Amino acid sequence: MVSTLWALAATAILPVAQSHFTFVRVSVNGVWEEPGRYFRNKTSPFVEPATESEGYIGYYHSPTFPQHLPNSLRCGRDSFAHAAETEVLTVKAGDTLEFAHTRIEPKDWKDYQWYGCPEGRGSCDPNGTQWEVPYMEFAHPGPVVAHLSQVPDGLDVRDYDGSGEWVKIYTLGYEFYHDDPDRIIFLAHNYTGRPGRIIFDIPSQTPAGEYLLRVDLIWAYYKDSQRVSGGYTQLYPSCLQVRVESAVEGSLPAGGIKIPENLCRDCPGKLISCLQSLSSLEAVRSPITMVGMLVGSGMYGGQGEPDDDYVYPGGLQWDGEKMFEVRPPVRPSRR
Ligand SMILES: *[C@@H]1O[C@H](CO)[C@@H](O)[C@H](O)[C@H]1NC(C)=O
Ligand SMILES: *[C@@H]1O[C@H](CO)[C@@H](O)[C@H](O)[C@H]1NC(C)=O
Ligand SMILES: *[C@@H]1O[C@H](CO)[C@@H](O)[C@H](O)[C@H]1NC(C)=O
Ligand SMILES: [Cu+2]
Repeated sequence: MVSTLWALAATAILPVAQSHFTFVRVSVNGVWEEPGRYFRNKTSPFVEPATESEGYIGYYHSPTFPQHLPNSLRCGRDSFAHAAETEVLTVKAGDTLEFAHTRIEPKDWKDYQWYGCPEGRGSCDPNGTQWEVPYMEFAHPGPVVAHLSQVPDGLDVRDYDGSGEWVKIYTLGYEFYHDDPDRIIFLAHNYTGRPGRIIFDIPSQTPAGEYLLRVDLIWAYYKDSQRVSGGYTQLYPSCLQVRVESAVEGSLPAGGIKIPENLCRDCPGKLISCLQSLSSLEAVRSPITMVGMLVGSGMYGGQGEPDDDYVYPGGLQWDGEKMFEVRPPVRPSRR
């Protein structure tokens, strides 16, 4: 217990300037695009108006909290304001994508943070002062999830606000560290400064058309912690605007999630139970005392024991054929 509390404290006191990050670069079949290209940008600074966090000032890398504006939860802070100026990436169903993140503000971007990174990665931090240089570490432990939302007929992706359904196509979760049943390790965060890589395919059965492709790392807060000023659980959403070429016509399967309704603070991945009520601002303002996107200290610190009832956030996952629940790994037996 002492060690999990220590981990909790250590995670919580990371200096602000060193914390936070943004997914901002994509590679298609192993070829990296320019940083920022095809991603809806975020407004920085941005004050979340008329929400439970009214007055919260978000900067480029700041987390988005479940109580922020729907648009900020969908694709990042005020991102819809940048939709029209964002290019659309053409990909083929079945293409392999990789996503890279940065902790460095756009004004401080240098070529050596993007080009010549180890192992062909899309970002790195050769001047970093923490963890394992030159890797671009993730500041926080949590699952990475990616979703597709199909643009409604007759609409351009540049005009689509993401209010439709989102179908999960990727989860990078945790494993048990060296088979220790009391210690997990989130594969993206990796607790070493050498982050896991975010690589997945666009399902080859994805119907032709335009989509928002959202990628997010979700750092769930400790369920017994006090309400923290500004938030509960940190989300790091970014969206690509994509046009998928495919021989398949039609729509994604039903059964996706809505955002923010299903990424509320009361739904750490619990599939359905959360917050139809969150759809109105009044509900957001009302005191809700359920647990949600909230976890035990082991998962919050990212290197302790998992919650027995943990469910990865983001709903059912689609592999191109079926929708299924991505189950966390089975706890190894004690030796
Ligand atoms: C994205 O927004 C940031 C501020 O949030 C700005 O510094 C940067 O130049 C913008 N990028 C593009 C491509 O417009
Ligand atoms: C940061 O790292 C790059 C690449 O290794 C190097 O060229 C540059 O001089 C470094 N800058 C500082 C301020 O250390
Ligand atoms: C985690 O970090 C260790 C040590 O740096 C490294 O050997 C391992 O490959 C990393 N795991 C992943 C999933 O990248
Ligand atoms: Cu952070």
